[in-house]
Amino acid sequence: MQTKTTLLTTLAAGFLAMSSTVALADIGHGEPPTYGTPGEAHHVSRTIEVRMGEMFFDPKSIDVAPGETIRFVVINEGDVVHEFNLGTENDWVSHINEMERMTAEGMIDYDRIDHEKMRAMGMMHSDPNSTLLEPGERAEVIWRFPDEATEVGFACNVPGHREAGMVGNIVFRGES
Ligand SMILES: [Cu+2]
Repeated sequence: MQTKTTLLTTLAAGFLAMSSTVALADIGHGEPPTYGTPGEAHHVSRTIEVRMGEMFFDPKSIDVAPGETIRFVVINEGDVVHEFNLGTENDWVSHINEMERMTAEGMIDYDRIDHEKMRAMGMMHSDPNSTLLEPGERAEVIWRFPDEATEVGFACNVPGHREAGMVGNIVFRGES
């Protein structure tokens, strides 16, 4: 009995520690991004299909006009979970720990996303600049790019994937 109580206390302490880390990680998500804002459907000027697989994005480079609102239709044609995440290298680097923990905790399995577990852990992973997809799934990301050219690209943050080549460029061209 003594041992059991100690074990439960330890588990509870561990869970609390984890929860506070999650809260801290979420604060980072609240900062306004430098590379645009969530887009509105009635402002969309172009729809661009982005295919994901092991370990690629197709296309790997996308031209946008300053101020343009794009509807990205993202399709996971691969055999494992992939993410399309608009952002900067800095964002992705600071995102690594969170994604590694989501994998370690079983929220992201090889070919499955445990949405229930994510919800329970307070990690909805439904940011407007990003979509995380199981094999065969598709989703839309509507994004308005800023009026001035800035550093932005897209990457898959499932551990190891960006390093293996799942990263692409957004190139600002022409007039809005
Ligand atoms: Cu991936």
